[in-house]
Amino acid sequence: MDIRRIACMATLLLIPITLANCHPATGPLALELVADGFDKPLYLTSEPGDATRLYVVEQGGKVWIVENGTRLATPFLDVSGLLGNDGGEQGLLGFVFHPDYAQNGYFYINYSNTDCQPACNTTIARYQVSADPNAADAASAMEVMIIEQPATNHNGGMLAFGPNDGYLYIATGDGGGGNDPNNFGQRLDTRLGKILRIDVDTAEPFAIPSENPQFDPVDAEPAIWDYGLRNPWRFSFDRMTGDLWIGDVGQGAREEINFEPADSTGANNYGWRNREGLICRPGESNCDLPGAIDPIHDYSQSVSRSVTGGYVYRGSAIPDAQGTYFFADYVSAKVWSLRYDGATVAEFMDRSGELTPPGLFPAIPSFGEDADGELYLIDFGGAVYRIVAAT
Ligand SMILES: [Ca+2]
Ligand SMILES: [Ca+2]
Repeated sequence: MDIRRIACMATLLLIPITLANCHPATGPLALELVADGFDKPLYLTSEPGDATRLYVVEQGGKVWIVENGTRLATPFLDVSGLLGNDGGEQGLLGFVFHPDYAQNGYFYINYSNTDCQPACNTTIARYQVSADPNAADAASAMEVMIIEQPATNHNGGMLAFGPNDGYLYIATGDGGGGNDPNNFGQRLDTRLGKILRIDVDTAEPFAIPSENPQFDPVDAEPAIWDYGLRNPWRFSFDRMTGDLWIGDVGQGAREEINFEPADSTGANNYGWRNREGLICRPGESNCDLPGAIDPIHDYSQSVSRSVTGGYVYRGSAIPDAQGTYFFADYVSAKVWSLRYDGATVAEFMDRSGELTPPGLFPAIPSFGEDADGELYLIDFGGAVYRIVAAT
């Protein structure tokens, strides 16, 4: 038993009022190889309710099923022919199952299409599984949304369904270039620099939820949920609470983690391009934005260079990690964890010694979460790992 745990137990005995903040520190963790040999894997998920089948998403457009530790011979989905670009920050970037996948067979993807002047635009599309549960029906594709891209970088990519409202959330970047030259992050007449929220169940291709934020400008984009984001490449919902955690990649100074409580009504301004992390964006003089929300955690690019947002652990295999948020850095492959109670960050820990993949190309593009709430780490060099308690 380590010193933190002893101190915590002593505190619990003496001062019960601190109980909420006195969680035993998570013990040592380790990585367990799940499968290897993927080509630029950048995401992992599972069907709702079935953690025995993992789906590994490759940037080049293929999605592979790993069943009980073995990769199936043919991909579940192959959209490589639909990609106008599969390098840099473009390609197949996001994948999510509909919460009712077992009934309707729908899933959604986010990719860079072949309309590439000046940069390949983003397509959000719906697909359906075929009669074979191991193969998607390529002919089922339905375009949900196009997002025009002024530059190849900062495309966002994450797709997730809100656990409380059932709406589809879509992360977009500011469109790219450097320092958001068109101020898309703060502008409300564009889908860029946002987290969007749409209803994919009551109309095709989608409807705007009636309780989405109402903005003053008449030309405001109605799908906007949050704005002021630079490149929220990976965000996640805490499956237990519904809180939203956003990793927003910084420009040249700060990387940041943003927290949005489950009872938020949207229209949250996360500050970009005026603010970068907890500071004024270098070169920006107007960073006193009324109502802008600062991250709960930021770090300097002298530490690492591109944050990879992760997940709050809600699995059962590592009981003392319950409620702990894990995140990483794509460039440095550092991994950290922290806890947040809505007011204070606690138990910030550098997990790099335990959880940095041992590969030769250790970039970490993403975490994954399965139907049981267990977490995975993706090595862009080709491997996927499960996070486990060290034995
Ligand atoms: Ca872009
Ligand atoms: Ca921010």
